Amino acid sequence: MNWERELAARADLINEGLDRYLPPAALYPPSIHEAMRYSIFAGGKRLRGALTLAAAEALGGEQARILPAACALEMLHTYSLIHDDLPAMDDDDFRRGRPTCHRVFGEATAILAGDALLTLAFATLCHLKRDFPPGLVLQVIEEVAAAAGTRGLIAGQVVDLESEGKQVAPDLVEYIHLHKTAALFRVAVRAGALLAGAGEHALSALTDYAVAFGLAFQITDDILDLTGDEVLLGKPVKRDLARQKATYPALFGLERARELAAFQVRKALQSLEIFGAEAEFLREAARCLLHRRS
Ligand code: GRG
Repeated sequence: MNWERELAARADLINEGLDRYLPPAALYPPSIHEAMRYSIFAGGKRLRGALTLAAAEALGGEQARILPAACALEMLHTYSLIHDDLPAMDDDDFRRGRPTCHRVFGEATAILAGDALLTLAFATLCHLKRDFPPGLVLQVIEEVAAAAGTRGLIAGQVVDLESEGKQVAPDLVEYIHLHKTAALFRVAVRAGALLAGAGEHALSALTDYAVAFGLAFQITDDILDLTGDEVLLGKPVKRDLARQKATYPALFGLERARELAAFQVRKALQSLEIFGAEAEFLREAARCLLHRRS
């Protein structure tokens, strides 16, 4: 499989969906809609949305009907990046190869653009009611809300910020990675699987896949912060080092961090053993993590 081409095809679909679901830039008051569009269309691999589509495909689900969920996950992801970059958080100037939202539109508008993408994500999930039973749509909304909240993303971010500059234990680093990063991959995959009618066994296998994928993704992200190329990454490197972030390379060194990423990739692949060729995109996504450059 040419995974890059397959990812690009799914990203195109997601980008078309995002363009439809986001208010036009000119809608009054334009500054907020321009800021939302600036950040969401700044690039981005669309990995989470692609995994939503791919999890559904692995179970015979149709891309078009799942698209609102894939787009909602990407809105939520971009909101988290805009807020993560704010001066009060990681205070970053570049993201996706461009100046960050707050650098271009000011801090207040960036906060509001993040808030607006978060709320729009839930409004977009509600479009699923056209094609799916209300109980199933509610389950997806409930899971996305939980993943975004203080048992998911926000918990990870709080512990991440509170751990800066401190000596942290390996299980706390894993806690941060599981909540800050893996929670969103987990719900992206589960949303696709649930909407495609996954049974208990398949759902559990795909959930295990997504958690291992999320951990491997964050470990490789931490490695790229030390070894990556700023142009390819679209943001400066060695920022984690400067902020004394709790990362796997900081804790175990680069070599061991690479082994741990490879271990999580193997776990992700093992979780997919019950599937056939229909899960190949998911398998290749995990394999690609070990040589990702962006
Ligand atoms: C709730 C105030 C508030 C903020 C939320 C949770 C959170 C802030 C931020 C977490 C954001 C973060 C940096 C998570 C780490 C995951 C990560 C490495 C994201 C980058 O993902 P890519 O590489 O990005 O998939 P693209 O640009 O390709 O979409």
